Amino acid sequence: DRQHDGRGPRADMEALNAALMQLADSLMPTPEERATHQAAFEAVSSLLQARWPGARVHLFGSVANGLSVRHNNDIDVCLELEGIELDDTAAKGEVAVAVGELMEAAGMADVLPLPKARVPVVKFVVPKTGTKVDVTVNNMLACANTKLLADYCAIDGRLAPLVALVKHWAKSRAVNDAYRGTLSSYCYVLMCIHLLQTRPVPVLPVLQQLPPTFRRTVGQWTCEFCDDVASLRGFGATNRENLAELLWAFFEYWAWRHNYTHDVVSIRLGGCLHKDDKDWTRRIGNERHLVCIEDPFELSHDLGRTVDRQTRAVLHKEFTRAATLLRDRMDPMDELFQHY
Ligand code: 3AT
Ligand code: MG
Repeated sequence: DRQHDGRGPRADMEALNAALMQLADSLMPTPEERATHQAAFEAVSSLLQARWPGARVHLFGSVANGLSVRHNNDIDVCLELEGIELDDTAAKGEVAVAVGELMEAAGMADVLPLPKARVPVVKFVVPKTGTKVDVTVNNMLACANTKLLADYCAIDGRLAPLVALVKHWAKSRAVNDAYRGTLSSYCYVLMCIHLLQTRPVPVLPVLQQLPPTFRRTVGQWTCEFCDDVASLRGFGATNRENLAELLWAFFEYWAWRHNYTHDVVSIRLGGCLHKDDKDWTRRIGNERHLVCIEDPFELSHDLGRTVDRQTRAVLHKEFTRAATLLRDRMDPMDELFQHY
């Protein structure tokens, strides 16, 4: 299935770039949306702090790392309590239920606690603005990976628009749903960072390979990386590729260059590992390891584990479709983002 013949895009890349920049821009949240998210976070945060004095409350996920797209009315909130271990999902589930009762009493709508989920969570809606909130408990790995992603965003201004376009494409093409066997938004962000780290002239550094200035231990995992973004800003300046060229490179890589049989994408190392290195060579329970993307901190966690043979074929078909359109069409915009 490697039909790449070395040809590049036919489109006028300057014109395509202008169109993609405009689309990416239109996908960015408006100042009003940002203000609404912030207000929802503050309201939830003060309710939680009144009930659990001394607790810390964090905003994480795309709204916190600058990678949220417009009309995403979801915020991710983490309640950090002392004395609950990372893997004590029973205790986290109990807290999720208590948070649900608190939010119900405070007049939140559609309160739905999911204490038995892999990551226990309570979901609800702020009635006035319709903001959907997910509260998780001691989800400190997610807080750490949010900061890592935010720091990558701050280093090069091409990451955020590339992510916006890839997320928009994935939503349009119905390949952005981990529950249905495709890939989560978080996974697509890791794939974008990997691409920018591995350009012939890199756009992004590998923050986990530089002397660490940020260190946090979460259960058995050590989260450490260089977060001195001020000194790394401009790192990718010698790479002159524009958004159109990078989007083409993204799809070309996932259509024709990625080795699905052997490779594990790792932004921790800024390249690929071998599946043998991780013992991700066979199916274990529901984890198939057909498309392998290593979590930067929770190293046993493969973000592609939900992909099965059928959905891998769908994903590969979509990557190939996008790459082929970008290669062959004079004006690929409409078809590229066409609703599935
Ligand atoms: P959206 O803009 O909401 O689509 P997001 O980045 O906020 O994208 P989610 O709301 O699904 O993504 O998840 C919130 C954060 O939780 C993102 C990431 O920090 C963490 N996270 C999500 N899924 C995983 C996962 N499978 N493994 C580890 N961390 C995850
Ligand atoms: Mg989110």
